[in-house]
Amino acid sequence: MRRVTLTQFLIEQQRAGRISPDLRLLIEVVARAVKAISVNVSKGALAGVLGEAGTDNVQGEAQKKLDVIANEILLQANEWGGHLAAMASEEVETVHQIPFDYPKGGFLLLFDPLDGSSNIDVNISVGTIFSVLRNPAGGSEPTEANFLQPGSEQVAAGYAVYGPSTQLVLTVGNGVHGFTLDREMGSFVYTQPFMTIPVDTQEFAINASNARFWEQPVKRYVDEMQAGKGGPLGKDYNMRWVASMVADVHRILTRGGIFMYPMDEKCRAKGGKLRLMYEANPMAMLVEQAGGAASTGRERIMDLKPTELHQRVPVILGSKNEVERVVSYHLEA
Ligand code: P6P
Repeated sequence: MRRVTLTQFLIEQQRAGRISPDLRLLIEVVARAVKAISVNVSKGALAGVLGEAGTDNVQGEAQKKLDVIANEILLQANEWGGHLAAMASEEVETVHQIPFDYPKGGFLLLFDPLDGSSNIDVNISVGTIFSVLRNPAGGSEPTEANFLQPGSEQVAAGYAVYGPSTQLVLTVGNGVHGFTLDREMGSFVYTQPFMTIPVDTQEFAINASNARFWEQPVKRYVDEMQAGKGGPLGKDYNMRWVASMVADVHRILTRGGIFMYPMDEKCRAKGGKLRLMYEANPMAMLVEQAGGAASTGRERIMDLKPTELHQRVPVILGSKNEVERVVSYHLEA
């Protein structure tokens, strides 16, 4: 059977009027950068890219060498194409402007270049997450304020998961589509059209070591799932926690489930654990496009009006009926 590639998929989205030529170019450039990141990640110890970089990022977290490499790959790949007005990265404190000698385009690109990097040195899947917004700033240099748009304004979102295979999962607002990297050909093959999340599930993902810090609605929900068939939810649940959001969300997009990094006493002072602009928002767009739901527990994530580029939020996303149950428990509290 003739294989459809990402390039053909994007041409067809453009032909259908769903994306502009510049957005198609943007996504193709990000996909090329992801291939380069995948090559570095898969070399691991053979390329001396494991371990700490000896620097901290804006979050005050020790950077892994691959965090820095992935960030550089994405910044350099996207500077010269003329499709972007500016970029923002988890690894960079301020807005990354397009060098003056390159033309600017109409989009803003935000990314977490290597999410889950604490898993790199133990050879567990990590990923890249990206989000695309329109640039409201016209010809002037975009400011941080120009990036602070609700997730509902995203025109595209996606991630790459560097697992047993490298996969790119993408939405441009017309469903969620999965592509698998053919390393011999160097192309992304269209392997999962219209990924959807079942509205019900029997699998949850949460870092259970934080149980003593959880708010009552989350405690109630997890207790009820752990009560199994004999409990109020009437079914047995399984649990998974990769500690790479991309890997956990990919599993949910593939077979359903609920992912929670809720507000708790440990992360309350920071507003949550996960970042809104380049983790929660792009994952929320993907999950909603796949028929799921994404909430802070109290509000729809994509309705939030951001106040800071690196702000954090609680995240509860996945199978719609399960997320709605957790939200109802918050309302009852
Ligand atoms: P914990 C990875 O550092 C990350 O940002 C997400 O990818 C992941 O879901 C979460 O943090 C893991 O957090 O507290 O379990 O290490």
